[in-house]
Amino acid sequence: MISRRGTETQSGEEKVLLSASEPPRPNKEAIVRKNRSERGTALLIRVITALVIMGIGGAFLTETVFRSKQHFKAMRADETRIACDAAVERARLALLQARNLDPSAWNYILSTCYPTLVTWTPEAVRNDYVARRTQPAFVNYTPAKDAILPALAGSGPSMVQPLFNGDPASGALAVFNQNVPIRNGAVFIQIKNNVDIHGDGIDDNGDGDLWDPDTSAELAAGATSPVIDGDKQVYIIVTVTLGSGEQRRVEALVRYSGAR
Ligand SMILES: [Ca+2]
Ligand SMILES: [Ca+2]
Ligand SMILES: [Ca+2]
Repeated sequence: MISRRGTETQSGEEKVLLSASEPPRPNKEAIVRKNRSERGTALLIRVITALVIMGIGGAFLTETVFRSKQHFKAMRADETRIACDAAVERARLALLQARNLDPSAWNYILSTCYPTLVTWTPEAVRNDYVARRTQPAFVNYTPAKDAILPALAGSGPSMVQPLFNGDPASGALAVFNQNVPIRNGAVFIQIKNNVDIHGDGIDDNGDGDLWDPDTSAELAAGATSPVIDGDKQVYIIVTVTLGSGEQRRVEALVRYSGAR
């Protein structure tokens, strides 16, 4: 136990008087060394603290940037998904309208789409969009055009032509085999027959469908063709290309709900 007796000087400094039993005071050099050492330790602690704070700040910044990128990616994925859904619906309505007019309408559409199925790869679709996106059809795009379909009338192969060419009278865009503008890119739609069995082109059962296998002999023959639909089902293939170059392709099997 160290006993201390203190007296106050005029300058307010405290002078410590040590008793005879106290250990010898450290010399001046030792005190200076000790003070330097304490200052060094304090400085080191400050530097470490600063580094830790900077580290935490950097981690937050990295996290924020990472989250922003993920958020942007998710938004673009949502955008392509919505565009694909809308395109499938547009194609479905076009197929319904055409088949209501002519029970063999899908065969005419399949005949036009099938030869180009292999050439319209996603890459070819993207290149076509990039080449055409500065044209008036893309520059002057308005969302109202998404809602209208080309008007169809009559029957036979010529009836489905507006689905490939668009309808200048109403301003309706083409539905199949053409890159057409959407809000932030383009959509390209094709149809492809599923593997099915078709009939002989004679409506033996009188249901209005010429190409269903409507006799047991036709069914047994098992004729199949990529351009003749025998089961009222086809695939809709949608390729969406965004302005960023990002693409999404979906296939949807649709079935004609009518009796023919
Ligand atoms: Ca038949
Ligand atoms: Ca039939
Ligand atoms: Ca089919």
